[in-house]
Amino acid sequence: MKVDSITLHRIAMPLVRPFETSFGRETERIVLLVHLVTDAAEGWGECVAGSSPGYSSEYVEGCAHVIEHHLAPLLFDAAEVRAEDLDRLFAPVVGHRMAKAALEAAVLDAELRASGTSFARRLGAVRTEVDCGVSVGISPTIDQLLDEVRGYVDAGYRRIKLKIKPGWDLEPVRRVRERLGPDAALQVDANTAYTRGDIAHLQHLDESNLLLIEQPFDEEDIASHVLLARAIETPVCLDESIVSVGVTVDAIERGATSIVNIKPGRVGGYLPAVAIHDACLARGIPVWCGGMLETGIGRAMNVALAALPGFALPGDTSASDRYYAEDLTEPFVLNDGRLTVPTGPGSGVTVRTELVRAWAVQPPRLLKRQ
Ligand code: OSB
Ligand code: MG
Repeated sequence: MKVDSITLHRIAMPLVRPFETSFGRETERIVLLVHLVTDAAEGWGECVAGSSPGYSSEYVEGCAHVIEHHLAPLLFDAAEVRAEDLDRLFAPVVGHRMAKAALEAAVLDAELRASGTSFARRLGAVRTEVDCGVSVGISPTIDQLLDEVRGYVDAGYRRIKLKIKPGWDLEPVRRVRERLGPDAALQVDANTAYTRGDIAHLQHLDESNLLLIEQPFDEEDIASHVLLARAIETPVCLDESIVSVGVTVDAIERGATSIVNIKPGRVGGYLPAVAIHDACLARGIPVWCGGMLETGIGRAMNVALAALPGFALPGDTSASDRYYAEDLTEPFVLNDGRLTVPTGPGSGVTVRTELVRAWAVQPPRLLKRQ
């Protein structure tokens, strides 16, 4: 395939309710989209970076810059572009995995549309539908949290994940556990809000019988996660720290993580995500698919990934209406707590380009092969 043009779109999508984590509160998502035109087919990719560098060092304008000035020229100069070669093609650019992942998704989408193959088939999916969980933000009050959780349980979600931070942890978690009953699947996510001095405090989470605790400490601090894993019954699961196969294997071997959250955007794309999945599967480490408030584009691809054999726990692959009143593609609708894996060529969903135009916050940026 030859890449003829890349168009960068920035759009704003209002959230159906504010989403608060230990690193901030969002009421809308600014999304960077990549539209690729090749000599074979067109493809769309979504960048998971936020509008500011609060969750990761990458953010929308940084990704747009590195794509325009550093990654797109590599694609335009390549005689032949194939998704499986992108790792090597993009190697001159250090890091910037979210930017690379957005392009990788668009290249995969175009390639698979050209060959009439689905993402699910290309990635190695073994299921036609996937179990879904939901990530629940920090609430103004515990009562509001209980109401929100009740709504998700009624909608059929198979697992609840609560965002926690110092001052919003043991008590809300205990109250939700009490409300859900002892058997419901419940887990927590701290998004790096704690330090190793909090280990004795976090040990009390064991009383709530959680599936896992996600990323309590800094992303570069594997050692503190090892200490916590030794001190707590609740399995420790890394999210932010997991950026490559190397880091994943190291964290597993050191005992820092016994379950892994895989986010394609964070690890540089779907093919790197599959490689991490394979490394975990080979070591008996269950994985699950994280989410970054994706539109239908990224959601479709995540659902395909979550259908691989090692994805043993429900993912943050929620229905479209968890975040958006209207999605950018046909909506993903929960059916008995599951989403159906798309089977059409590429992502299997169709981007509603009229909405891309209507929701634009900047004019599209067209980059062309010289
Ligand atoms: O840590 O999983 C996280 C959203 C933004 C940044 C980080 C995280 C999240 C979520 C949302 O938890 C998951 C979803 O997309 O539903
Ligand atoms: Mg997380």
